[in-house]
Amino acid sequence: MKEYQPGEIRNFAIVGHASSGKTMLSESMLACAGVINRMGSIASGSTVSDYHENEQQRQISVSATLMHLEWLGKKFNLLDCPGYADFISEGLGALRVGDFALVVVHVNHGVSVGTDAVWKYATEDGIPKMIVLNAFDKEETDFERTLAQVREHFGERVFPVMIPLNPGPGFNQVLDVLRNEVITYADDRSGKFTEAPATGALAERVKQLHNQLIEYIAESDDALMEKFFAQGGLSEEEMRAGLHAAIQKQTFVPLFVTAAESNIGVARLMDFIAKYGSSPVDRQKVKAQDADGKEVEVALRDPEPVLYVFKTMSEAQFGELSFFRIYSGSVKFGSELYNTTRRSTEKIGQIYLLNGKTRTSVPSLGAGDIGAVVKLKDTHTGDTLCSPKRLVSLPKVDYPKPNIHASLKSSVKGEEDKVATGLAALHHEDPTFLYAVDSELRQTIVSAQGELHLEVIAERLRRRYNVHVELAEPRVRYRETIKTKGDSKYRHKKQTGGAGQFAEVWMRIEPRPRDTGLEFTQSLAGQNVDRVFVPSVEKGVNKAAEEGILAGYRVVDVKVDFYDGKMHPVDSKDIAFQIAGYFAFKESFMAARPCLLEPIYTVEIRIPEDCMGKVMGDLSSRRGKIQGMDSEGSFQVIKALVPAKELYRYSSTLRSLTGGRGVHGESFSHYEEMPRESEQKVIEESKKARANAE
Ligand SMILES: Nc1nc2c(ncn2[C@@H]2O[C@H](COP(=O)(O)OP(=O)(O)OP(=O)(O)O)[C@@H](O)[C@H]2O)c(=O)[nH]1
Ligand SMILES: [Mg+2]
Repeated sequence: MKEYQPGEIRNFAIVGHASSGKTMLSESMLACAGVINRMGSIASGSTVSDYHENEQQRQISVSATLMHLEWLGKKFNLLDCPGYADFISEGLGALRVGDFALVVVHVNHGVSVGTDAVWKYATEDGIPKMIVLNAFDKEETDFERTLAQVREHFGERVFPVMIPLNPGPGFNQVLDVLRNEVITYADDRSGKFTEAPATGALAERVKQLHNQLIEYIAESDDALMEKFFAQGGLSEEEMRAGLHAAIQKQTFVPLFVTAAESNIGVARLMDFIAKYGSSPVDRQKVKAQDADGKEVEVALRDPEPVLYVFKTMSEAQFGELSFFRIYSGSVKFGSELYNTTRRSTEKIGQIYLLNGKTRTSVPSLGAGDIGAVVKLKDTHTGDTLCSPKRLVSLPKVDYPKPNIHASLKSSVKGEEDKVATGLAALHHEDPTFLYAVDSELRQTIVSAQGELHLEVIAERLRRRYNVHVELAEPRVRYRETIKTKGDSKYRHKKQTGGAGQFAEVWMRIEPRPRDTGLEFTQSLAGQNVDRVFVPSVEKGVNKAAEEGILAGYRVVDVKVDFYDGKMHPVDSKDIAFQIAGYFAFKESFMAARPCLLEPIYTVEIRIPEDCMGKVMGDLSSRRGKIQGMDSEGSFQVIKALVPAKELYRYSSTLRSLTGGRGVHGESFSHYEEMPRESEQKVIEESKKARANAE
């Protein structure tokens, strides 16, 4: 492939709600451009885009796939993104590097949560949107009704540049409003078509639509507006010339109709993208920070290269791939770039253009283009690579925090290192996935965007790193404490054969205020116990507190006073006092009405108003306490305190209670005494676990 000028490049993200037909739309585009001879299908797992095993098994997209093709002399870099909310990070990366978003809406499903979400993200990224209404070959489609619903969500300026003429099974004709033509597509999925002038009522309809469009276009530009009023309209040429700018300013949002499955309507959509779609020239300058943290601009025409890595992915065939977009300069095989995020130099190896898993090596890539390189040393998703002569960092994509957690269990001993390597690599690839090793409870907690995301992570670990891992409910970090005072006079004596051991520890304990931990003091008077044994007793107490006494959880908020004891001139030694301290503490603890504390989380939940009843009901069944409520438009924001134990997989529940529209965030708040019943359960479980271990 030749090197394209920025104005000849069309970078776009294909986004939308789950299963709207994004992957089939990309497949159609590849077929139209002759990249593939025959279209694959989702059912047989043979599309270019969904080439990963986990995508084929589930028949959904899991990662954003980069593809490219040439159409009317323009290079299209298309990024087919997953629709499931769990994989939103993929879409966010793609929208960041796209110059516009192609938002796909299934005509029978209309605008859904996923559509609203990507629309919002594209708007935040400042890129224009175009809409594709898909699946007009389905039974019972209603163009007008869906168009009205789309307009309700995205404004009256959504304008159909195409209209379906024979929707339903066998759909193959559209009215091209811009050209005033009836387009008839071939039924062989080649995307080929014939055209004929629209006549009669259709021509009349086109005329009306043109008048409307001319008005929208005039609004995008003062000079055009003046002409519009002076001439009482715009000429066809003037209208066409104004289309591009009007899309940039979104004084109108073009809407197309397709049946991606049978490659109907796609070729004309591609014509439109080639002629009027945004290119990198429309975003000549992007904001960045220089080495001192000052805000600077990176211009497309600057000679020094600046690249943003929007995705990294490890592939069995070729190792780790880093996907980038070039914001200025160009990148060449063998050149050295500086990673400003990691402060290290990277040598650029092979540069690739991709079509799913098929790659073509190119010697260099110019400004505005998108490609991938293999085997960088230490470059992660979100990093900036630039010339050592001009150090800048591009802003990172702001990813949502994970809201679902599980513990990762390894069923085979000796794989710990492999699991750790795998987890680190997966986090670098996908910043919306986090993990933490909890040494206290000896568990690894993985956190992600949803259950499916967690499952995909576990699968990737198994497949790529060849380890045996399972997801399980995480153990909660309970704490143990006491409600009253307690004491003990514990004697440790071992005087059979060899060197003997003797120590007696007298101890009093009492509760301390919440969250103040354990305090150890001594108030020894007289010479019953040598002071050298004080640290020994403290060690024993700490050991017992760390192990837990009631149910194996750390003891907190207790004041311990070692006030007297006894010793033996020969047999008293450090270890004897450690043991006596250990058991004296256990004894006095059990005498002081011990109880369990549970972690409570602050949860912030954002839901549509009409779901309030269900969500509140569910919260109370989770022992949630409402702290406050606030309305934000048609949404309600609820703040509540919920025990950690009750939050397992809460995001999945919330999703199903709200039809996918609810989101929540959680953070640790404090520890609280548990209800008797729940406490008893935890104690029983720990007894069982201990019995099993023995
Ligand atoms: N009848 C019909 N079916 C379609 C059309 N487009 C897609 N499908 C089917 O709808 C299902 C989903 O299509 P995909 O292309 O995977 O949708 P997607 O938007 O990429 O889905 P995700 O990436 O998982 O969000 C598949 O079974 C497709 O075969 C269409 O135009 N007509
Ligand atoms: Mg898909």
